[in-house]
Amino acid sequence: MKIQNTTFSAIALATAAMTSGARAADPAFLDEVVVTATPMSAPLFIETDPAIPRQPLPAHDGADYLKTIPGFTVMRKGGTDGEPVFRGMAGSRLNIMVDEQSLAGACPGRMDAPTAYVFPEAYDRMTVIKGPQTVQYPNMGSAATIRFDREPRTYTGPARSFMGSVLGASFGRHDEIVRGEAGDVGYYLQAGANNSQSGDYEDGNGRAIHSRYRRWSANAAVGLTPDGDTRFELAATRSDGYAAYADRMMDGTRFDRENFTFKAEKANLSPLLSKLSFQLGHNSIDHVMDNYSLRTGAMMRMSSRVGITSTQARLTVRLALAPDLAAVVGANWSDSQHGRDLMSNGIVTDDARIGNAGVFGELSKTLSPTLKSVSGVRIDAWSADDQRSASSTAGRSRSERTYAGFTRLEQTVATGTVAYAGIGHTQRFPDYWELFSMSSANAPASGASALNTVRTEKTTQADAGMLYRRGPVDVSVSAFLNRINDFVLIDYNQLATGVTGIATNVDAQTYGTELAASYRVNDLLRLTSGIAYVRGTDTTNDRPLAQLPPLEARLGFAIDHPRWLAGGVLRVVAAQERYHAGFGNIAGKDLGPAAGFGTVSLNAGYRPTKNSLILFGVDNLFDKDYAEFISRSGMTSIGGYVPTMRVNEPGRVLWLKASLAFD
Ligand SMILES: [Cu+2]
Repeated sequence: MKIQNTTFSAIALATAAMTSGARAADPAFLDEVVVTATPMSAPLFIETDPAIPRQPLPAHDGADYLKTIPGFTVMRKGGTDGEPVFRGMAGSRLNIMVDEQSLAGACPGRMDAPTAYVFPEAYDRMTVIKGPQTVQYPNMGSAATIRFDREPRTYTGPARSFMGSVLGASFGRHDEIVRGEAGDVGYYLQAGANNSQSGDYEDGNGRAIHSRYRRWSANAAVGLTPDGDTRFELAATRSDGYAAYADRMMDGTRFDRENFTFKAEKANLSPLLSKLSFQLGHNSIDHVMDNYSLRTGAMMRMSSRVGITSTQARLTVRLALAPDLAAVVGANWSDSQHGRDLMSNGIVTDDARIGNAGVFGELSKTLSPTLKSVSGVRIDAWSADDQRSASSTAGRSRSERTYAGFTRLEQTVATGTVAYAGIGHTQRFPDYWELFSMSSANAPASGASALNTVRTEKTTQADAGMLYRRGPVDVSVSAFLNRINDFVLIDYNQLATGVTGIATNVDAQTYGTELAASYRVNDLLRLTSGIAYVRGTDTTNDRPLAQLPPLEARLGFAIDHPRWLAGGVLRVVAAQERYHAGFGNIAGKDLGPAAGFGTVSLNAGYRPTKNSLILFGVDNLFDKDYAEFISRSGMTSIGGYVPTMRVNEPGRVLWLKASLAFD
C-alpha cells in the first residue's frame, strides 16, 4: 500500500488483529485484539482505533465506545445514545469533537448527547485528553476532550483499500459497516456507510427494556494533494436513526445530522512556519421525539421537533520557534442557532443563539534531553441570546469572556518511563441546557430564566501520573485533584409546572485516579487490569457531589495465537453510598444508593486468512441482573414494560462479528 505519513488504521484494525506481534512499537497494549481497558499512550493522552473490537460489546455510538477507558461511565436511557460521563463529569464538561469540530445535540431533554451523532467505526482514531491540559479546542472540556478523527491520506502511487464488518447479536441486533478508499498522486477519495439496529434487550431478570433502536450514517470525502505539503479536502456526512427510551415519556424518532467540512493545510512554508491549517464546518441537526411511534398507550399524542445549526471556523499555525521550542497558535469562531416547535406542529422557530470566538497559544519546550514542558493560554468571547417569546429574559443577551491556561512538565525517568505533573484552569460558559432548559435559582417557583443568573463554572485542576513500559510490564496511572468554583449543580427537587430543574452554583472539589496495567506472561498470554476511582464533595452544602460513579475495577486476560485468540474480562463495581438525591447535571440526577455488582464477559476468535477475523463473544455470562449507579430512572410507565428503579443493563448477550480487509 503506497500511503505516506500515516498508518492506515482502518485497515490496520483488522490486519493488526490478524498479524499480531507484527507491529513493532508498543507491543504490550497496542496490539490488543479485543479492548477491555485502554491505557494512556502519552501523558494525559489516550489514543485508540475505534475499529478494534471492544468487550463488552458497545452500542454503535460514541459514548459506549468510551466505556473501555478507565474513568468513563455511561448513563443509560435505553439501548443506545447514552450520556458519557468521565470522572463523574457530564454534559459540556466533556468537549466532544468530530473532525476538530465541537458537537452539541439539540434535545432540551438531552436525548441526544453529542456522542449520539458519532459513529465510531467511521473514524480512524479516538483520542481522549484528560483534564484541562490543552487549550487548542473551543468549548474546552474541563474534565476531558474527546476527539474522533479521520487520518489525512497522501498517496505516492495508485492504491485502493476496502474493509467491511458484519455483526449479529442477541435481541435482534445487527451491524453492518463498509469503508473504502482509493487514491493516487495528487488526490484521494474515501467513503463509508454503516448501519446498526437492535430490538429491545432484556435485563438479567428477563424483563424487556424499552430500548430498540436503529442508527445509520454515510460519509464521503474527496481530497487534493497537489504536493506532499498541501492538502484540500471536502467532506460530507449524513446520519439518522431512532431510539426507544426506557427513562422518559417520549422516544427519539429522528436524529438527522448533516455535516459539510472544508479543510485546507499547507506544511513546511518556511523554517519558522511548519504548518498552516484552516477549516470551515457546517452542522445541522433535526431531532424529533414523540410518544406514539415507538410505544403504545399514550392518552394524548405528543411530539416535539428541535434543531440546531452551527457554523464553525478554525485557523491554526504551527511554529518551529527554535530547535527546542514549538508553538501552535490559533483562532476559532462559531455560531449556533437553536430552535424548537412550541406548538408541536413541526414548525421550528429560533429560541436560542450561542456565539463563540477564541484565540489560543500552546508552547512546548524541550528543557533537557529528558525534560519537556507544555503550556498554553486561551481567551474566549461568548454570547447567548434568548429568542424565546415566553421567557423572563425574552429578547435579552448575555456576553462574557472566559480565560483558560495550563502548564505541565513531562520527565522521562528511564526508557519507556515518563512521569508528568501539571496544573490547569478553565472557565466554562454555561451551555444551552443550563441557560435555556433550566430555571433560575433566584426565582425557582416561577420558572424564571437562568440566562443571567447561572454563573460561569471555574475549574482549577492538578494532574499527575506516570507511564511505565518495560519488558512485559505496561502500566499507566493518572491522578487528579480539583477545585470547581461555581459548579453548575442542577436541582431537580423543586419541580413546579414548566420547570425542568433549577440551575444552581455551588463550590465543589473532586479527586481521583485511573490505572491501566498489563503483564505479558508469555508469547501467548497477557493479563490486563483497569481501575477507576473518584470522590467529590459539594463544599457549599457539605454533601457528596452528585453523579459520581463508585470505584470500579476490571481484570482481564487475552490469549493471542497467530491463528486464534481468546479473552475475557471481569468487571467489578463497588456499591455507591455517597449520593445527593435529586441533584445532578443537565443529563441526570442521583436516584439513591446503588448496590455493587460483578460481570464476566468472554470472547474467542479465529483468523481464517491474514485479512479476516471472526470473533465470538458472550457479555454478562451469568445473566446478572444489575444497573449502574449513574443511570436514568426506569420508573416511567410504558405500556407492556415493567418499571424498574434504574434502567437495567442488558442480561446475557451473545455476539458474532466478522471483519474483512483488502488492499
Ligand atoms: Cu428529544
